[in-house]
Amino acid sequence: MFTSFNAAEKEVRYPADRRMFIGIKPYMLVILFALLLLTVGVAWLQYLVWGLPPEPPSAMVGAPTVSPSGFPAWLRLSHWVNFFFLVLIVRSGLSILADHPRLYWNNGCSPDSEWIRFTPVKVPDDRVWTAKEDARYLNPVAGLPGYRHSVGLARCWHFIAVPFFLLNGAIFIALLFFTDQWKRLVPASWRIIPESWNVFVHYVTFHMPAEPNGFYNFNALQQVSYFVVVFVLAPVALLSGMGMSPAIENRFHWVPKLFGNRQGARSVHFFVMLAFVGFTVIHVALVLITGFSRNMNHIIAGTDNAVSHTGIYVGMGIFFFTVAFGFLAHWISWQRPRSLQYAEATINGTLWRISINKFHPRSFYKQEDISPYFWVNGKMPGSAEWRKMAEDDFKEYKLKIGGLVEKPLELSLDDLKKLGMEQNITMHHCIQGWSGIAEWGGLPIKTIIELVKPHASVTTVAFYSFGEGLYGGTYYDTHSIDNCLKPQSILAWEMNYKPLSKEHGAPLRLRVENQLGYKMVKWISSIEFLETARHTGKGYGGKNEDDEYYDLLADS
Ligand SMILES: Nc1nc2c(c(=O)[nH]1)N[C@H]1C(S)=C(S)[C@@H](COP(=O)(O)O)O[C@H]1N2
Ligand SMILES: [Mo]
Repeated sequence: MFTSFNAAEKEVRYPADRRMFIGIKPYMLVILFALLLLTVGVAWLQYLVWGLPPEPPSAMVGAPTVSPSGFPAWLRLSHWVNFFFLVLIVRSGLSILADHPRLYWNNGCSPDSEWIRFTPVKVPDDRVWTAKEDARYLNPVAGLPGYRHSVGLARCWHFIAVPFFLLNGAIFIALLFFTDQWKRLVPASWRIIPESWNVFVHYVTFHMPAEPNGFYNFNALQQVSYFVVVFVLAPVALLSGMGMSPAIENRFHWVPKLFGNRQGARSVHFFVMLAFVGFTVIHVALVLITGFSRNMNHIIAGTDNAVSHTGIYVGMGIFFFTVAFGFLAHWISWQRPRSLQYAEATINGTLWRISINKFHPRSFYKQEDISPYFWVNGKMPGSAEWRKMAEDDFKEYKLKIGGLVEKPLELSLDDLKKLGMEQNITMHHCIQGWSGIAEWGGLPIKTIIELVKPHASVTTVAFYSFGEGLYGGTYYDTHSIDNCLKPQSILAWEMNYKPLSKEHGAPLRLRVENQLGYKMVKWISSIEFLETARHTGKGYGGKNEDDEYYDLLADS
């Protein structure tokens, strides 16, 4: 079978509340409606008042002579490879979105500040509502892998597909310019803009312009659309995607800044997805109605044959292959999730090691950037031990530090405070998609390392929580000792200049910047120095890595 959820998994992945709901803020509706009026509305007005504009000459606009004719094999292949990966990327992207089903323009993701939500739930203000609780179910037909709480697996698919999508795109663009095929896409004159408008007026008033036969020519709007998809949408998709990464945010701060901030990048990433999907729907519809067999022969067989059905049959084959791969992907997601997790870590770990990791992270935030709101995540510790300590303001708390060290230690909060303090203002990047900027104050882990003197064989530091994971069992995570020695790696007891609240991890939580939120263990009970993470938990480096297939650390 494709999935084998046990009762506990079923409850997490397949919750009772699976309602689909989309709520858009009125101001965004107004903007979207205004855009519609400015385009479709104006086109209709022009048509009703002045009639149809003249049809532009159906030649490659501005090009004196049309040189490229037909589609070379590399172009046809790359077109379909692109289709295949685009499907994987969009479907896994939807699954990622469902894990935090709200989009914002502000960094802090305050409740009710989202411009769109894909959940019927309004964030309650009379109780703690965690980001995990907020995640939605997504039908696995739409999402890859769909269900609920599958952001880990969805990210595996997304980030396995993206490098291939980019590589294919890079080869495509290189070959466009290496041959003369670029002339098909790159407009040669600004005249293309009014002429595209004229074609647009034809389409939206349901008048089909004369078919130019795409083997030789595109009409003006067609050329502009293809140009925009290749040279605008794809780069914006890449940049807005990169703008969500903590590692990029800390090194190339201008990337999220292009979109205002991380949430702007996330919202734009969503719009790019809509544009890709919208383009694909219209593109396929027009391929169907403007001479299906001939069009399919162009892009499959590379011939201008109007009668042969070869193109249609092969195209259907590619379509069914893509659908069949969807079934396989579903099977892999639930039957071979570890392989998926390793494949993602191998591909992207390598890519990151040779690129972004070579640059030094920096912090950018000031006191005035601190977010008014900060989402809470994870299950509060239920143990009597923690609750009793909490009642007493953690006076009885002792952090236990052991493992492969010369001097195991037990330190109270006061002991820790006497050892020193560092304060940082940083942005928290949750894997689910939300973010928040806060000040964190606490002891650099480096100081602890110097005190306990780990053995030379130590590579990994494990942090255990009083709290549990999604499916029960101690929450923990591990970091490389190098990561722990970095500036801004601290054991924090202070958040926004106040003692850490219970929800945010009292008495002590981890802050390791440049990492995603799930690596920052809250409610820390003990620290253990290890040779490897292999023998802790299920051995993948953390509770979420074990149970939810979150990204394996590239350096573990
Ligand atoms: N013990 C414990 N620590 C945890 C978690 C958890 O579930 N349990 N969730 C992690 C995740 S996914 C995130 S995003 C951050 C959230 O920190 P916050 O609640 O202070 O915003 O805590 C991390 N630390
Ligand atoms: Mo998270």
